[in-house]
Amino acid sequence: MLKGTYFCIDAHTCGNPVRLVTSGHPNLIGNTMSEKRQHFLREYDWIRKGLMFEPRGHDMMSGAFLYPPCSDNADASILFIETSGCLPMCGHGTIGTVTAAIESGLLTAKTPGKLIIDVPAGQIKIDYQETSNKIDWVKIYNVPAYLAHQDVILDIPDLGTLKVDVSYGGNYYVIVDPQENFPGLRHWTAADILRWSPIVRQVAHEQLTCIHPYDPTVNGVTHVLWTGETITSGSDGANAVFYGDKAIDRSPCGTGTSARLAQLYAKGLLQTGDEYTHESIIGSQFVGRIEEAVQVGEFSGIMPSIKGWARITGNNAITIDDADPYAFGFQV
Ligand code: PYC
Repeated sequence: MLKGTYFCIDAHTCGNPVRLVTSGHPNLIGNTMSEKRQHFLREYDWIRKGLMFEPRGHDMMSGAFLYPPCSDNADASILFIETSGCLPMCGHGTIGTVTAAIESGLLTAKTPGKLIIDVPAGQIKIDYQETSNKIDWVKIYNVPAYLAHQDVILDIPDLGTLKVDVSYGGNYYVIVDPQENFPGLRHWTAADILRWSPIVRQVAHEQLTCIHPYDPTVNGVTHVLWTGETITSGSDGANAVFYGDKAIDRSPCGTGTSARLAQLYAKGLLQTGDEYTHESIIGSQFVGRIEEAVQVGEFSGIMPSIKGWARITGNNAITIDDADPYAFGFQV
């Protein structure tokens, strides 16, 4: 009856969980991580549900499997898993995975301090700094980001209209800046964000088309990024990212920061070479940077980087036993 026991290294990146699964990797078919992600979603999604949802996980739970590289030049591949599904790219997940995998000896870089990793959204490059077997920081050179829709008016029942942008940074984000019907994230409670985000996402999804120019399997608005006042010294901006059904990212969100950089670049508020320190709902920080300008299909986009840190919190052996009625989790 047992479906399996999964060994995991649990970590967090700037406050948001990363569960690196170190055993029980399903054999995924495909030449790219995008194809392997599709295979996992078709046949093995029960593993994600068992490891991410309550009672083994929780609303914010997020994790990854490390796989051998798909490309000749890469060191490894990552499959991201979380409560919302398998993201094409996850910044906090990458920082946590790289930190946990190197510190535990599961991953050795061909060139110390540098990695190339295949992810479903493409290929990313990594710089990291290690001191006495601990990773001090991880910097991701992310997939290209671009502003997909600008100044869109969404009519949100019981809230009123919101003027939003939709930007891609590895996932598609509705970005809501402070305005008449949204006073800014520090003036809303977490309950407000959890109440309005799924509605905003649904209205945006119905109104707007988001399909990645190079990979149509990457499509649809999945995240909502609310901005507002900062609380930590040195921050240039603050955000709260909603994902899944009930999650607010505790980290500043790597793909969200990339999307934010692309939005600010497209609006002429940031230039190539600019850094932008982005803080999360709890005040933890990533440093984003616009590395260079690039074309993404018909869009003028950017190559963003994101730098942050992670810490291991423990080790887990998690059993998914299908005799358990909650083997594959539940949500309330
Ligand atoms: O860091 O990219 C990220 C992320 C996506 C969802 C939660 N965190």
